[in-house]
Amino acid sequence: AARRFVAGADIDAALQAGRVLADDGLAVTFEHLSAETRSAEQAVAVRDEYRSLLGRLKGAGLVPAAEVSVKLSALGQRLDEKLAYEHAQAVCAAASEAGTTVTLDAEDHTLTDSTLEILTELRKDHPGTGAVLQAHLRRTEGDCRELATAGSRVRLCKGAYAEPESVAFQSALDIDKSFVRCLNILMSGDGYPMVATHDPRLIAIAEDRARWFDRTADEYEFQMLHGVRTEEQARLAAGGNVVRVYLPYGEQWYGYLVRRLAERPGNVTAVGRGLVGR
Ligand code: FMN
Repeated sequence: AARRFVAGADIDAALQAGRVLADDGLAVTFEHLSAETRSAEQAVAVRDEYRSLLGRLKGAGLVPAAEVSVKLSALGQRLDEKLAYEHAQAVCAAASEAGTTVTLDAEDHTLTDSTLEILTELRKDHPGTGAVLQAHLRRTEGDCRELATAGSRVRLCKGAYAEPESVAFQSALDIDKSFVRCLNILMSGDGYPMVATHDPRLIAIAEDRARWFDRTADEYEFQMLHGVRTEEQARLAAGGNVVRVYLPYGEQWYGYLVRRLAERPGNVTAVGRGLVGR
């Protein structure tokens, strides 16, 4: 059952799963899932893992279909921000060399400022580096305005971390309303919106806004998790949309996901949360 959601344990399995998706006309973003980074050595290992993966994308025929998603915390952000930045810079350089891009996952709100600062620095050398903004955070509308500029890739998601009321909307309705306000800003702006949700209502609104703001199919994309709402992924792709599948791989994730699914089979939110490791 886990194969539905994860690519497998190693780079070979990840590339193979990526090929299957690419052959179906889907784009991919690979994420390597590792245990929480508590040492400088672990951060180096994560950096090297991404460099190895990126080094193999072209040979696997996965450029330009595939890019990578990276958590700065896995690169040591909680130990030393400068170190995480340097590792991220190395991953972005490997991505540029491979002819693709990196997107920085959004983590909990205590890391948002640091992550967006590092993003700004990375974009000086690697302008295609993508941001992730979480509609549940109250600050996100403002961040959307800042980032809705030419060449700026922005993934919009609801947000998977439990956050206090002081910084985040709590009800599903308030989060959805924020998502739509953010979508309006991104779709009417000059950047490249990446709409990451499985929510049918929000997908319909995104399709509507793309038409409303005269965006062509190469000027935005949809993103969903591997194995979640695959029929909807196929429907959107058949309609000419770019659909990117978030494809996690790695030893850590495998066991963790199996446990999560055993607890709450089929629960998309549980999978979303599993994604961010809680
Ligand atoms: N949540 C985060 O907090 N940070 C992320 O970087 C993040 N990346 C995601 C990427 C994709 C492609 C998708 C589909 C979701 C991502 N999420 C992320 C999870 C969402 O915030 C959310 O918890 C999950 O998609 C369930 O909500 P939905 O009903 O909108 O699908």
